[in-house]
Amino acid sequence: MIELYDLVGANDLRFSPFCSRTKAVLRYKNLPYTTETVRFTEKHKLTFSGQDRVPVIRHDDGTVVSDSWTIACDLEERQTEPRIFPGLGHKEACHFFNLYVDNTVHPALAPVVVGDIFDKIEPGDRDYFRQSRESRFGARLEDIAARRDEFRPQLQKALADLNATLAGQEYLFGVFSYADICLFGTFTWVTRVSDEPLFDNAPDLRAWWERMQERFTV
Ligand SMILES: N[C@@H](CCC(=O)N[C@@H](CS)C(=O)NCC(=O)O)C(=O)O
Repeated sequence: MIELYDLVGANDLRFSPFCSRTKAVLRYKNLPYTTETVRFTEKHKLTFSGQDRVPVIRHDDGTVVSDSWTIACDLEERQTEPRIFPGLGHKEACHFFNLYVDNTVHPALAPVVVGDIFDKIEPGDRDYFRQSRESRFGARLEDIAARRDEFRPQLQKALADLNATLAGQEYLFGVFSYADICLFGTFTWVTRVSDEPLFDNAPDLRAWWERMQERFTV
């Protein structure tokens, strides 16, 4: 059975976008797995993986793989069907989309929701979270949260493009692929930690999100 190292917040909240992607791939491929929880201050649990981020998976044969994209490629190689890269060029397109979500959509989302995450993590992890995020953003969490309205237009632009992509089609690349899983992980994160309305001006994106939720619980 695959063992997945999964980030956990207060009250067993599983909110990591990257871990949700891995869980969605495992579910889609019907691969049984167990989870080992990791709090922000429990990085020692990941030492065996040679790095300090989740997700990490350990296969029955002892092989260890980290990074959600690398894990997706590894699982697709080990168990081809059903495919997350369904046709010629999909792996490459999904790789680009993964980079787009992580480097463009996440930076548009993060300043809008980062203040909300603080309350959702274990009190014992909050100092670490504050320190690491404040140094990443170069500002106090409360100051970022207070400027939420300033950050929203950038987020709305990204959501509008995703909405336009989904108008008249069920999935991001027409057929279901890892691109959908990738964005699904991101929205799982945001909707679990925040009440920020994502879909008020994005009906096609909302319909896609509802379809994805029918497909997966992670
Ligand atoms: N590129 C990596 C990113 C992994 C990542 O940043 N994971 C976060 C959890 S959402 C983490 O481990 N954070 C620990 C920390 O911030 O200290 C992936 O796709 O898996």
